[in-house]
Amino acid sequence: MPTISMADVIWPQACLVVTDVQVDFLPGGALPVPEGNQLLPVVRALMESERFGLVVATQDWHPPDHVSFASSHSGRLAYDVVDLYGHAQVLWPDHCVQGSLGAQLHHYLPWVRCAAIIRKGMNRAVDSYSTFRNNWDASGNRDATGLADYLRGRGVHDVFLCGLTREFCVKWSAEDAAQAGFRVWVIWDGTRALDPGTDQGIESALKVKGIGIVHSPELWDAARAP
Ligand code: VGL
Ligand code: ZN
Repeated sequence: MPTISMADVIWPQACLVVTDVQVDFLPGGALPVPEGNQLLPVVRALMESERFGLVVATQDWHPPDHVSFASSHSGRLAYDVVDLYGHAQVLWPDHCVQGSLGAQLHHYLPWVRCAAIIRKGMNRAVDSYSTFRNNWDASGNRDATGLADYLRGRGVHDVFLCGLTREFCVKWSAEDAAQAGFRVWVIWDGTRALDPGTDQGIESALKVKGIGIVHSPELWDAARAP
């Protein structure tokens, strides 16, 4: 895979995708990401900058009996891994239940900047880590969320991802965005992992697929370049 360069980014055609920065994924929430709140100032600065031609967000938005909840499987505990339609499924504590406080987008961020907010994980029988496609359903399909078509319709070329969680939503979204033909970047300091022990594996898995890993100060440097 060729290494991609930020010098090639046409910023008006670049989209910032802010994934799942919700109360339940932050410290004090139902499925808290350690140090999750440390990404808030970084993501806020990215959203407030005039850097990106487009800013969109996603929101994990589950019905109360969602299949990814341990509480939906008798005898199972949170973080157990089960087989679901032939694929490993982590069972989570109940989180991001539609309409609940925990499902709210965190108030510290300027959501007013978003052109669209895509909700995912709404089908009770299917999980959805990626913002582009659901996880596998009973027929083995991964249905589109519509985000790829939306971004194509807006002329987007580069997708910059930040938000939660690094090893699920952000990683799966990055891989699907690359497969959908976008040039893809993960803004590393704008993400945090549920399990930081996965970081090295995630980083190399992304790089192998030609996905760029950047740190937010590099974006400000790129902004100053002639
Ligand atoms: C996510 C776990 C459960 C995510 C969503 O968006 O990363 N992780 N549901
Ligand atoms: Zn979820």
